[in-house]
Amino acid sequence: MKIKRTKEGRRFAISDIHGCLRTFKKLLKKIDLKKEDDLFLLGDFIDRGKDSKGVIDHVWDLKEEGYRVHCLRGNHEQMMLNSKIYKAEEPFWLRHGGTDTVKSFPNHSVSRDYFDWITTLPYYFETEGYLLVHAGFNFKYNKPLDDRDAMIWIRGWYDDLDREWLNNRVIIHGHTPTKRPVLEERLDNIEEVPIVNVDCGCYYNREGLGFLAAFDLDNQTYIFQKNVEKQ
Ligand SMILES: [Mn+2]
Repeated sequence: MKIKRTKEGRRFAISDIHGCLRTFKKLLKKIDLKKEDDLFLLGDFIDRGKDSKGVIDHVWDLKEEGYRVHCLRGNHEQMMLNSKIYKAEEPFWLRHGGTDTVKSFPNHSVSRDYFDWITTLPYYFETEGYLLVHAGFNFKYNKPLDDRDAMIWIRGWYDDLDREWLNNRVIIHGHTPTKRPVLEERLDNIEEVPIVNVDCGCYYNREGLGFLAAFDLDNQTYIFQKNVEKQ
């Protein structure tokens, strides 16, 4: 799906919020999100953090208030959806953070509208100069945009990048938590490798991780917000 940018707005990408509502809100305040801006959210809204329902509700509120918010599907949303469709898949989701998501709902019961919302989420977006996706693309496949499973699950795909196919666009993705200095170093090298990872492991309390990152598509800079969930 192609999202045409507005004339006056900025463009930001955030991924892997994983239930960290306070941190997400703080980051939005930091970038001072405006209604003419485009906000791309690259999936994994849920699981692991304590307020998955709150994150989705906040996204819905922003849209309702007229903000331009564009949401993609992550593997965690897919796991949640699969758990509903095939009961046998439920333990897999619950083990990967689904338990925390369930706990964020009244009576520990995820209501129907949240599953319905997931079914509407696309696998990638295109906007001037960029392709946005949760995990990445499978360039071993001759039609990378047709391998949907890869778009939400793939790792370690940088070496297969098909620059001719990419045609001067830059790929923005999340899914693979990466330390802040590594993200910054790779951004310095964006001309060589036109890929930007925005997952700084918001949920993880480890050296270099524990940040929610926003990437400014027009200035090609990161804005980091330290995880504030435990305060
Ligand atoms: Mn993921």
